[in-house]
Amino acid sequence: MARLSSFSAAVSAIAISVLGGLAPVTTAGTAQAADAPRTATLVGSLQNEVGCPGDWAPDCAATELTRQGDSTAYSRELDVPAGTYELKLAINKSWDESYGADGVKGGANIPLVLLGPARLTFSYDDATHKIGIAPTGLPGAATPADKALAGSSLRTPLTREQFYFLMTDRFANGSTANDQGGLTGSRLETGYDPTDKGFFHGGDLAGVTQKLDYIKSLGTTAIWLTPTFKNEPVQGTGADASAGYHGYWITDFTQIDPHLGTNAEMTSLISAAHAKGMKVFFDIRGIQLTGPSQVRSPSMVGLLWAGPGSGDGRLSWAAWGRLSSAGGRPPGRGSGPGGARRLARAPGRRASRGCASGVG
Ligand SMILES: [Ca+2]
Ligand SMILES: [Ca+2]
Repeated sequence: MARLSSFSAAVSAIAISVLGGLAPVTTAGTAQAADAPRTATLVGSLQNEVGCPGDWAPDCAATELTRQGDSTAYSRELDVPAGTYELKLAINKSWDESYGADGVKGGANIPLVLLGPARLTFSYDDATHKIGIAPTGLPGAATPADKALAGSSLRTPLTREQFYFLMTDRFANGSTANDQGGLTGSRLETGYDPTDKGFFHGGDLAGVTQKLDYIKSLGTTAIWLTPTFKNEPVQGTGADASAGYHGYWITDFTQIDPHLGTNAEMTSLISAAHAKGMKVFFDIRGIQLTGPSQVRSPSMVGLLWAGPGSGDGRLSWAAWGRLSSAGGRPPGRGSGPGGARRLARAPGRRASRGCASGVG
């Protein structure tokens, strides 16, 4: 066929050349050539796998694409076995005009890697000269084996939560009585200075509780609090002085920071949030203890990982309260630096953020 096509083109060229100035004949011949339907054949190393006698054969009918009506679009479905292939597209069953990657004439071969057998639709557009490959015969619905492959989050029960992350000190001031955290003196003693972004601004748990309807209205199912345990109020001197409004300088893991409220207010917040269908999560920085925190509360760091219910890295607020009232010593565990060592050696745990939740 390729030879025939070339032969026809040669004859036409000769005819035009010979007949020269005979305009009507020349015009008719050109129009006929333009109207002749172009054929589009998939060529490549996959051809003998799908019924052709050999690969890279532009005249194989088994991989010739079907023109879609009078359009420039062509397509064909083929069952292709697993394998690594390369392909392109040939026009009119010849290598005289072929297209590869990005529709470039004579362009690069297009790679195709199939890990399993697949029914594919190969398409070609004679306007853009681009080649498309799409799976057609997708297997049925996902199987349990497929779902196992998809894997799951390490915290599966949490992946559907709509978290609202808030910094308690900067969210809402529910009570001005606690703004200075029960301390007296300048901001370097109390940590309170709402004119300085590095100091406490007055927000507290009471404010969060008052705004629960607003938080829920956002679609929230879980509130994520910045660390709320008692902090070193102020660290640094001079221009470097700043306060523990962020909660990361924990000195006592058994007590809510007085700037933010009381343990009872935390219990109230959790109860109120639960009543509205929201969970409460604590952000507890165990690994970022700084300065005095490391000296004062090493046993509580260990407690984060050693306490009951900590198998998944979480500890309920109720369990937390029982431990707190027991003097911060989990049963069978001593306090002291050993706790910190347990944290350092805990394998497979994310020490940077242990979440104790208010989930009952
Ligand atoms: Ca082959
Ligand atoms: Ca306040």
